[in-house]
This record gives sequence, C-alpha cells and structure tokens, in this order.
Amino acid sequence: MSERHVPLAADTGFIQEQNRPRMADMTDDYDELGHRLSRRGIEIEKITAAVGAFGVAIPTWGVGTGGTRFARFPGPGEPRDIFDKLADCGVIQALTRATPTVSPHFPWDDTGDIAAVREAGAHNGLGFDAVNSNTFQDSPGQKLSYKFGSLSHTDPAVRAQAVAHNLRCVELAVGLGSTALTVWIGDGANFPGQQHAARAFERYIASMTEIVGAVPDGFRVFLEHKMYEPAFYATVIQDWGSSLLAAQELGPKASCLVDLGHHAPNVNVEMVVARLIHVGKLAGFHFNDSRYGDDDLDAGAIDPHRLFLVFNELVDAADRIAPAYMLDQSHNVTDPIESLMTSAIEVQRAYAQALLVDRIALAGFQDANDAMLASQTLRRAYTTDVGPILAVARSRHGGAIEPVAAYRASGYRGRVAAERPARAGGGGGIV
Ligand code: PSV
Ligand code: MN
Repeated sequence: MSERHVPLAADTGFIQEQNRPRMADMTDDYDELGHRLSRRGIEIEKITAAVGAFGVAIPTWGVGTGGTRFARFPGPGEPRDIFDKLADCGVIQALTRATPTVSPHFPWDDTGDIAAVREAGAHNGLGFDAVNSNTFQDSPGQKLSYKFGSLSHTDPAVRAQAVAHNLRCVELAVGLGSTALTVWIGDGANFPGQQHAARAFERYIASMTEIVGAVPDGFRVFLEHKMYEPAFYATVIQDWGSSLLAAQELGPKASCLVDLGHHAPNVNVEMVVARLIHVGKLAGFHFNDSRYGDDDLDAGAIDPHRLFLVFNELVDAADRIAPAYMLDQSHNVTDPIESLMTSAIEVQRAYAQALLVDRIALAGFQDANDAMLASQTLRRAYTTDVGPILAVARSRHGGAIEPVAAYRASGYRGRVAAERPARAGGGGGIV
C-alpha cells in the first residue's frame, strides 16, 4: 500500500492538540446542559452514549466535487480512485467519529481487487455499508446501452446485463463484508406514451426477483425510489408507493430506502417513514437536504426540523427497526470533506434531539388531543442545544471538538492537492 494511504486517524496526537484549548469550555457547556436535562428527568450520559454509538455511512461518490447539468467546478486534490476516496473518508471518520462506514458505488469503485479495497478501508478505520449498483449510465467496455433503461428495459438482453451487474455488486459487497445492496435505477420516460407504465414495472419486478433470489442469507436488498431525473415524465420506481409494492412482491429480503430528496415538493417525509415502519419495510436512508427538488444539499442545511421529525419517528420505533443510515449529497461549492463532516454531525444532532423527546408526556397529550402541549413537547426537544453532547461524544472517541477547524489546521487538502493531479472541470453531468 502506497504512502498516499496514510490516514489522519493514525495521528490522534494532532486531534488531541487541537482539542486541548477547547476542552474547558466544552466541559463547562456539557455540565451546564447536564444540570438542565436532569431537571427534565434526562440523564445526559445516556444520551451521550447513544450518540457515540450512532453512525452514518459516507457515500464514496460524495468525496469528489459534484456537478450540475450545467457545469462541474473541480476542487483541489480530488480523489483519483477508491483508495483516495477511502483516505478522505478516513479523515471524516477520524475527526467526527460519526462515520465508521462507507457506501461504495460500482462500477465506479471497482478495482478488480476487492480484498485490497477492504484492506484499505480497515487501514483507514472504516467498514462497508450498503453497496450501490450503477445501471444509470454506460460504463467503459459495457456491451449494451442503458439509454432506454436497465432492469426494466424492453430488451431482455439489456435486462440480463443489468441483473448480472447487480449480482456482481452483491459479490463485491460480500467481499467487503457488507450485507446490503441498494438498487436505484434511472429507468423511466420523458414522454407520455414512451413507455408502457404497467409493463415497465412488471419487467422491473421480474429482474429484481432474479437479483433478490440470488442473494445470500442475511443479505438485504434496498429499493430506492426517485420521482424524476434522469427521466422527467415518469420513473419506473417513482415514489414510496411503487417502492413498497415492489418490496412487498419481492419478499422479506427487500425493503425501501428513503432518499430525503426523492419526493415531490411538500411531501411529508416523516409520515412516509412512519408508514414504512408500520409495514416493516423501512430499509434506511440517504440523507441530504433540498429546497426545490433533488437538490442534494448538505443534510440539515435547509430544513433541520424535517430531519428532526424523521428521527422522532425513528427513535419512537427504535425497539423494532435497524435502518441503514447513509449520506447522499453533491458538493458543488464546498470542500466535500467539510460538507460531509458537517452533515454527519447534523444527522447526529437530529438523533440526539429526538432522544430528548419526553415520549410518555407526548403520548399523554396525544391521547388527550392536546395539540398545543403535544407540539410543545416536540419543540422543547428540538430547541435544546445538544451541541455539547455531540462534542463530548466525539472527543471521547478520539474525534475533534471542532472538526472543520481541526481539518483546516491539518492542511490535509493542501497535502493531497500536491499529490493528486487536478481533474478537468467544464462539462456538466450529475455525479
Ligand atoms: C440518485 O439520484 C441517487 O440518489 C442514488 O442513490 C444514486 O446511487 C446516487 O444518487 C448517485 O448518483
Ligand atoms: Mn440516493
């Protein structure tokens, strides 16, 4: 393994040095919050322990600079391959201690040597969460095109190719120690009439049946829906209804992944989450934030309250569910490492706030139809500044009290920029 794989995690002395001048203030803030929470009957240490055990996976594609349909403005030191991506993810984990796993994307991350990828993950202190299959673009050397679809294509040979790719992803996932495959397809139509709505869905189900039927015991398949893009009139798995129908037909190994950006504007996502929990089909999340559509902005950057309300449902059902938590965002104007660290912390923040909800009081107000006090019970948790809990949880696990400040002080970006050649910008393209 070459020099470039040396992770920041190995240099815990640096993080401690960064933390030293911040330690006293953090401890004061934490103690003060502990007193205030104890008056509410909450033991701060329990919350801190739960936050410390919480993790959200980093998408390997997220550490490169993203782009829009119009342009991509590359940043310095962009990762060249999965090994560089794992090094960047290792930095995020070392500083935040909130991202112990990564979610790879194939064929983007395929090197032909999956053992080396797994080893590089371990070297950077990382495990592997759900593996993503890409049949939404054509890859070099691919025989048949996905221009008109993949798993739901009209041509059985294209469908077979897409099925084979997903099965290869399952193999790679097993090689990485991951136990899940996320399937998002770009299949759909740009014109009314272009595609037979029912038949396309049936072809998708038939292809997915082959995939789900071939996965090993204990392995799960996550279905990710998306309302539009790249198809703009209709997509085959366009909403949580289609996703749930498919997951139900595909049986117990299949469940529904919710990407926060993949709904129609104003959809009440926390209600979707509650319903998927009810039917036992909630697979997990791709966290991000948005204002207009599938904006792929940083989690918690636009609507942190929605994130809290989603976590309110998750904490409420914590004894029944074990969802996979992943980020899925596109960073166009920030250093991706800074965005991903900040987003992981925002997800953790929503979780911590949701843990503070007085659920017994809430149930009482709900049963008594006391809308005002029920709503205030949620507000009280949401408006509590849980920052000291997050900082203490991080630093106790060796992370940074101020991850972005520590990251900037580390000079990591400058160092990798010197060894990773600048990448071309220019043309658009969703990445
Ligand atoms: C599609 O927009 C998506 O949300 C899917 O999760 C993809 O795998 C990912 O983004 C990257 O394109
Ligand atoms: Mn996604």
